[in-house]
Amino acid sequence: MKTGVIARYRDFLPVTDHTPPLTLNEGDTPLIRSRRLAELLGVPELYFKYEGTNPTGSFKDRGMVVAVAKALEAGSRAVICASTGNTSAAAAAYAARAGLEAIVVIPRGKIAGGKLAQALIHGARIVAVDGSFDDALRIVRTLIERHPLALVNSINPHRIEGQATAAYEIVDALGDAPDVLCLPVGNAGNITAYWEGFKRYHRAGRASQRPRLFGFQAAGAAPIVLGRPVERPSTVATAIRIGNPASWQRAVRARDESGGRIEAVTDEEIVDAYRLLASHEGIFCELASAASVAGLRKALANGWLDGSERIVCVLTGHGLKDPDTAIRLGGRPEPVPPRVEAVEAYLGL
Ligand code: AN7
Repeated sequence: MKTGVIARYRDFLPVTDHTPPLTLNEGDTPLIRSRRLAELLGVPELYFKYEGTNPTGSFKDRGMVVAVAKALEAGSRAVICASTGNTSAAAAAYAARAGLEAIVVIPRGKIAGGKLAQALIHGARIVAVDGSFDDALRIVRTLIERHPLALVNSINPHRIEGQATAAYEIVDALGDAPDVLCLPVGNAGNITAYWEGFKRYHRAGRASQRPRLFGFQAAGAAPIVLGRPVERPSTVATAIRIGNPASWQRAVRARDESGGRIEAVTDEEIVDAYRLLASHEGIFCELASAASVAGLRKALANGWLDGSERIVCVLTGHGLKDPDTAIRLGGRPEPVPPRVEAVEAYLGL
């Protein structure tokens, strides 16, 4: 079995004989058939593409491995990105693997602890700006014009091509493209990548159809839904706290070409879906990831989907990225004296 997306999907990636065979064994993530949630929602065929099992715990690894390999091939010494957390974790890890320097620019206080821990321990140089992700990306766009730094945000086309491998895996696992794909939308790189991937696989004869793409933004950070940038985006799902997505137009195109929708889900709906996935399916994903399932519920409730479709929800990142949120929502356990009777009394046994 070939390991890593570059080896596995070489024919569909911009790699040459000179591209270094970089990998942390990313990709090949599980497509988990839903049981209890499918029953609850009344959808017979629902799957979760669980991207939390990637080496750094999110889908970003798929694109980062290609972007960093291409940066190495081009002779770059350092990579740079702006990030709400996961991109910086992936950039830091793959740069470490490749022996490159990584610079990550993040919105101060607005990224989950696990993601910050990853960037720190992999040795990235971290710049925490007192501003939003959109400020960070604006700064990074200027820096790459002034300095010899390789940009590894999803504006870099190699990122998109790498992330398209998730679409290939879904088709390879199901034997065809699903009818519907639901996913969260932040900077809008992933919805762009999935659409490119499904189109390319369809053209190559690997799938008989292309899915409708249903993208979901957080209600407090929903520029594509509103049709204008959001100056001060706000949501509990910090990964998608983005007010002016870089791939805005391409996301709109993916929506329209696929016959899908881009809609907003509230923080409350996101938290409900996050809890449901953990309590009813045993899947611990990020808050932002749960926007796909929150969105699916909304789509069913509003009749945008009738439930007879073959549906895949993308769960973009691992819940352990942000244990603080889970503990806050779950309620910290109370102390109990170390005696059998006390434990029995506590449990009501
Ligand atoms: C878990 O890490 O933008 O629409 O800087 O971490 O492709 O941006 C993360 C985005 C969904 C949205 N789910 O994907 C970053 C960053 C998770 C994420 C998204 C992100 P895009």
